[in-house]
Amino acid sequence: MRKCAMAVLAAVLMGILSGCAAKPADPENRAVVVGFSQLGAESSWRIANTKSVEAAAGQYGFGLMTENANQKQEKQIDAIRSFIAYQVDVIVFSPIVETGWDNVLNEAKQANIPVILVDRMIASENADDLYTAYVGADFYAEGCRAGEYLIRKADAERMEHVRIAEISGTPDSTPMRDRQRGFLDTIGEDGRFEIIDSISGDFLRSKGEECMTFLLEKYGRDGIDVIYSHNDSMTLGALDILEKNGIQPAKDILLITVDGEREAVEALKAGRINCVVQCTPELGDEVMRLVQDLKAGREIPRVTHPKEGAFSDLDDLTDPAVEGF
Ligand code: GZL
Repeated sequence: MRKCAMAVLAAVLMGILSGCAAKPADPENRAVVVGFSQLGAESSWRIANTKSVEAAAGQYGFGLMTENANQKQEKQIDAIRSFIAYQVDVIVFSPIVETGWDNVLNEAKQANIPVILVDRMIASENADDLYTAYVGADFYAEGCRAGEYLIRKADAERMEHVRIAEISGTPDSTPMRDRQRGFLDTIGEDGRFEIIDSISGDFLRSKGEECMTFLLEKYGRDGIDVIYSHNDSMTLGALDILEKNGIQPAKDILLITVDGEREAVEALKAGRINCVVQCTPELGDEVMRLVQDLKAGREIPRVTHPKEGAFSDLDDLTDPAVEGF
């Protein structure tokens, strides 16, 4: 089936409804249809990311077909196959895990449809042939920032033996693997630090609560010094459990988190979290700029990382730059 007329109509409506794009959409863009496979709606980060991609498509005037997989890889594979059937111009997708994409991405390649990865990577010996560009964070650097904060904090507080429990993200996902690797590579040589446990909360707030409950039952309130959590949703769940148990978060047990959503940054300012490593969900504009360049036949960069940093209780939190998304 040729491109879906409804999708093009949606673009027109999106362009109008998005309050008239910051930039006048190129009239030719109306004929461009993008298929967007989003992995789910598991966190505030993910919801903000979806909004960013959809708003940017509207501003550029592209037709957009969004399929939300609700955390199921097989639904993403089905979505990509439907985009191929519609003969979209570009496929944009955020792979929930790194492996298992070769067949469907080869089908996209056979159909001459370029694939732009947003937010997460794929792992395959043929990866170089399976996608055109990646727009998203350097998760390894985020893990390093978390480790660098902990070293600074241990120095400042003269901590001698630091027992760390990690609440990790979705297994086999790029942010989980690289946030873990960057953190371990940064603190690994320092004999003060001991990783006592690592359990997955799957980036979900409810599982963050379950993980924190499990860790307190297993190690006791005096058996843990630091929680390193791979996203704010899990951290906020853990924080609720700590406070329900009369434990002062950020004081009795230090909390290091990643994402930078508003609720987490407010908790940092309120002294309930110690460090927030930024991971911006605002990737849509960069993705759609690459789509436009691709359609214009221009070269595009293989990897684009957004600028990110970290905020902590060792910094000036009155700085206006300290804000969440
Ligand atoms: C990171 C993104 C992660 C966020 C989580 O770029 O893939 O997935 O850290 C989200 O909040 O669920």
